[in-house]
Amino acid sequence: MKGALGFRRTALAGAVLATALGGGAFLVACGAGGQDGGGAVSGGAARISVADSYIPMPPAGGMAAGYLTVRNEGGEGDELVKVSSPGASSVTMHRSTASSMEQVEKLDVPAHGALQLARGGTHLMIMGWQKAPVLGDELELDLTFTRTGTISVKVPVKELTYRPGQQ
Ligand SMILES: [Cu+2]
Repeated sequence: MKGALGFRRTALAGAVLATALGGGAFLVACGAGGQDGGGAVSGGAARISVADSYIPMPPAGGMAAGYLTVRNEGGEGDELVKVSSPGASSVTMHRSTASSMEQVEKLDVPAHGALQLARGGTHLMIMGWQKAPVLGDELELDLTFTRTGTISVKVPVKELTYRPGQQ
């Protein structure tokens, strides 16, 4: 167990570094439910940001996977409960199991932690593209969290073999 946790931490540190080097996703907070005027969020609340988002180019504009890291620098956990897109009719959250994958209704974002959607693990499935994607396109994804509300990110379409941190 300890080994597995250590590995996750290491992977996360790599993702953070990749963001610092490579420029992160554009963030637009549409946030529901936050109080205005403060700017700084006080101690306990969830503080959510999204990094390292990408979509490997789907074959023939079909079903695509989406990957990203949701970071929470706050002291309260949050949950990702819905993902949608104005550019695709269906976005679902999937968890990979040993032999297949299953749809899930929510994903935890731990306090002072992160939710990683990455190859071989939890991911988004994107179907029903309004326009067949090409390399360099950006798809808006609207991520809805229980506490934080909705955050919109523009997710780039990358080549099939892309991994965060590489050019
Ligand atoms: Cu899937």
